[in-house]
Amino acid sequence: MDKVKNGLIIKGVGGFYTVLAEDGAEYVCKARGLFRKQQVTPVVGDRVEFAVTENGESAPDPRAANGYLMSILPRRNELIRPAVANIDRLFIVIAASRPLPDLLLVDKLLIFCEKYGIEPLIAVNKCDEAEPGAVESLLSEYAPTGYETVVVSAETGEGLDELKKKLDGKVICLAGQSAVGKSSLLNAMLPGAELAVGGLSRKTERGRHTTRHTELIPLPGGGAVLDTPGFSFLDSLELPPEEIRLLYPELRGAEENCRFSGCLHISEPGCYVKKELLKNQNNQGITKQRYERYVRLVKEAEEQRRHRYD
Ligand SMILES: Nc1nc2c(ncn2[C@@H]2O[C@H](COP(=O)(O)OP(=O)(O)O)[C@@H](O)[C@H]2O)c(=O)[nH]1
Ligand SMILES: [Mg+2]
Ligand SMILES: [Zn+2]
Repeated sequence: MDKVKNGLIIKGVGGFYTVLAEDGAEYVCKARGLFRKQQVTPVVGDRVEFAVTENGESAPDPRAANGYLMSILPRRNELIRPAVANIDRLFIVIAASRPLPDLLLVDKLLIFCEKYGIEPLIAVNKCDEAEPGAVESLLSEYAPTGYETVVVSAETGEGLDELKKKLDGKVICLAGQSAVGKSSLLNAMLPGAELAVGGLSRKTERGRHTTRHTELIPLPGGGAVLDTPGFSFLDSLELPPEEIRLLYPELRGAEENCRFSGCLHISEPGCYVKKELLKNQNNQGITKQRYERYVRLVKEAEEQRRHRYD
């Protein structure tokens, strides 16, 4: 009888899935025909049950399966491009220097987290070369949200211990603009990760066009992390305008104080957000800039909806 174990898919190439078992060992598994029949494709991040084939513990050839997937446990969330399931945490990386932060992207990522039950963390990197006040201004922009923030430098190591503590047995993704230092942060926290920095791979020096597949890096304390290639997954996030306001912690519940219960907090009379929350006293409200980006996202969503029903 084959031994059945639980594990996490960390890599999938050409029908072979690398599964990290609970005991830290890695197995190469093939999917059963059953999945194909049910049209389920296993993806990185899937929690699976797999059977270790006889002699499987010692199969030396990585192309030879030493196990097969039995079942995929229900997914709590799922990204499409890149295909990843069960993300627990998203590290949203922004630079305190260059590139200039794209806060609309940060807001979209935060909305995405709220929608899919992912815990966000905002990492302000490159604090070593920030202009005076730059870090503080980024922190105060997000203070009213209550989201966790960490100020770090992959260069000097500042704040890395704090960030490292968050690499705790979960499935974590990094996201953010190109060149903010995502790969640098992972390299600094995980010796041996050897991720490409500045578009150049440390190992191959072949540059950014080397083929990349989605791969989770196992963490020493359990769990795994993904150096997200891009964020085209946001394209699939088509939200109705009424839903967006519910995905802002600062705005949640505000409509109870607005004159109209369906208030979008944009041009309705008697709006509590416009009257009170925009004052943002003691960080109990919403900053003017984040509010303006919110308005932009709602207008875009309204536009999308018009197109859909045209
Ligand atoms: N000064 C400074 N430069 C950094 C820091 N982190 C990354 N960089 C540099 O920023 C560039 C882009 O880093 P990379 O990790 O490739 O960014 P990614 O595209 O987000 O993965 C590289 O030249 C890094 O050396 C930092 O904390 N401080
Ligand atoms: Mg990178
Ligand atoms: Zn309102």
